[in-house]
This record gives sequence, structure tokens and C-alpha cells, in this order.
Amino acid sequence: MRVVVLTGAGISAESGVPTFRDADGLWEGHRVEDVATPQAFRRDPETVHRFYDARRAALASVEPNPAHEALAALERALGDDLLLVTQNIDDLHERGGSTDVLHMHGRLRSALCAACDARVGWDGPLLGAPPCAACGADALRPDVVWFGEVPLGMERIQRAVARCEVFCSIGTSGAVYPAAGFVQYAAAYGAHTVELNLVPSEGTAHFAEARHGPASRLVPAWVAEITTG
Ligand code: BJW
Ligand code: ZN
Repeated sequence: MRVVVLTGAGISAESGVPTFRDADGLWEGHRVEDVATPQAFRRDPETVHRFYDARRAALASVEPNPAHEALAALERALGDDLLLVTQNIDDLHERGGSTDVLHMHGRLRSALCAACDARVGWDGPLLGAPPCAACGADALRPDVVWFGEVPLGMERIQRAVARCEVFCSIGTSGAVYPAAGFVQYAAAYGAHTVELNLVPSEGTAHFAEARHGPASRLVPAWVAEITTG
């Protein structure tokens, strides 16, 4: 069975990673749409570096939860028939055991050189303008996708969504495109669509099936159902 799973901030919430749009979300006092932009970075790179440096450092104190681990078990069961797409920039899917994760909004543990486009593994701070190892320029930025930028891996995602039999969205508010549109695309190509989210998302009406509750409970139960047929 070909399956595409899309995850968002809600899958990491129970690991202690804050979501974007819940009450205690990130960017307190700011709308994420106003600050997660290339314009905001140009205006005030230090604040943006400080924000991502803090989130990168915080990875050391969080652990994957049973929802991440269940999706790793699903990968072991389905192999190449699973595409796991995450909007998250944390590395909790990998630490939960998934080996092939498409990070469509980038990764915290990577830096992108705005001068030469090199991507380099990065675990320390970017504040202080460390030079790019490839070209020497002081032009490293967080390797994340801000509003107005093109998400990563779109061709692979579109191919898999068009071919899948089951599309499952986990822990995402459905507020950000193109990810929020995958459900309609999958349904149009004949997939069964499932939402697993704490509360009904903005896109809940587009799903054939919706289950509401914490990911750590819903995801292991759903994975057990589809792997035992
Ligand atoms: C739980 C839980 C628990 C809590 N268990 N659940 C007008 C109309 C339509 C589109 C546009 C428009 N104007 C502009 C656009 C496009 C724009 C867009 O979508 N804007 C919207 C504001 C409307 N999109 C873009 O610009 C994108 N690029 C683009 O479209 O390029 C064109 C193109 C596309 C395709 C091909 C070619 C060209 C880029 C979007 C980049 C988004 N970037 C961010 C920041 C990344 C770096 C970082 O992490 O800082 O990505 S913004 C932020 O939102 C982040 C997230 O990945 C993303 C989604 O958030 P998510 O994951 O859904 O989190 P929340 O907090 O919103 O929701 C959490 C959910 O979990 C909630 O529902 C909770 O209930 C639930 N939950 N606890 C289960 N325990
Ligand atoms: Zn460079």
C-alpha cells in the first residue's frame, strides 16, 4: 500500500517543541507570517539568528515521542511505499528511527550559504557571522523555508501524493500552503485521506476521516491498524 504522511508541529508538541499557532506558540507577540520571511531576516538578521540558534540548541533537551517512533515502524513495514514529509525543522523523526524524511521547510541542523548556495551541517550558533566553509563568505543563514520561498522536494512530493492510496496528515493546522493543499490533491487522485490532530484543523472538512486527540495516542493506533490490515 502506498502511503504519504505529512507531519507538522503538533507531532513534536508532546516532546516539548512549541507549535506556531497554539496559545503558547513560537514568535510570541508576533504573527509567524510577519516574521518568518526573507524581508524580516534582511531587516534584523541578529534577532532571526538568535531565534533559530535557540531552537537549534533546544534540540539537545527534547526526545522523540511514541508518534515519531510509530512512523519509523511504518517505514520499516512499508519501505519505499511510504513517503514521510515533514514541515518540521527539528530532527525528531530521524531520532525516532525514520531514515528517509523529506523536510519540506528545511532543517535546523543545516546552514545555507546565501553567497554560493552550499548547504553545510550545522549544530552551533549562526549569530556572529561564521564563514561559509565552501566559499568563505559571511553569508550563512538558517536552512529553512520562509514565506515567499519555494518549499523543498516539491516534485517528489507531488509524484507521491498523486500515486498514494492513503494520505495522512498529522499535527498541522492546515494554515500554510502548499502543504495545506496536499489533501485535496490526494483526494482528487483517489486516495483515502485521514487527519490526526489535537483539534479539527482549518482543513478538516477536506478529509474523508478525522480523528482528534494527542498524536502520541492517535498515531501508534493508526499505524497498528494499517500495518495489520
Ligand atoms: C497537536 C498536538 C498534539 C498541537 N497532537 N496535534 C494566500 C492564500 C494561499 C497561499 C498563500 C497566500 N499568500 C501567500 C501564500 C503562500 C504562503 C502561505 O501559505 N501563506 C499562508 C499564511 C496563507 N506559503 C508560502 O509562501 C510557501 N511557499 C510557497 O507557496 O512557494 C510557492 C511555490 C509552492 C510550490 C511550488 C512552487 C512554488 C512557503 C511556506 C513556508 C512556511 N515556513 C514556516 C517556517 C519554517 C521555519 C521554522 O520552523 O521557523 O513553516 S511558517 C510555519 O508554519 C512553519 C511550519 O512548518 C508551518 C506550518 O505550521 P504547522 O506545522 O501546521 O504548525 P501550527 O502551529 O500551525 O499547527 C500545529 C497543529 O498541531 C495545530 O492544529 C494543533 O491543534 C496541533 N497540535 N498539539 C496532535 N499533541
Ligand atoms: Zn558559501
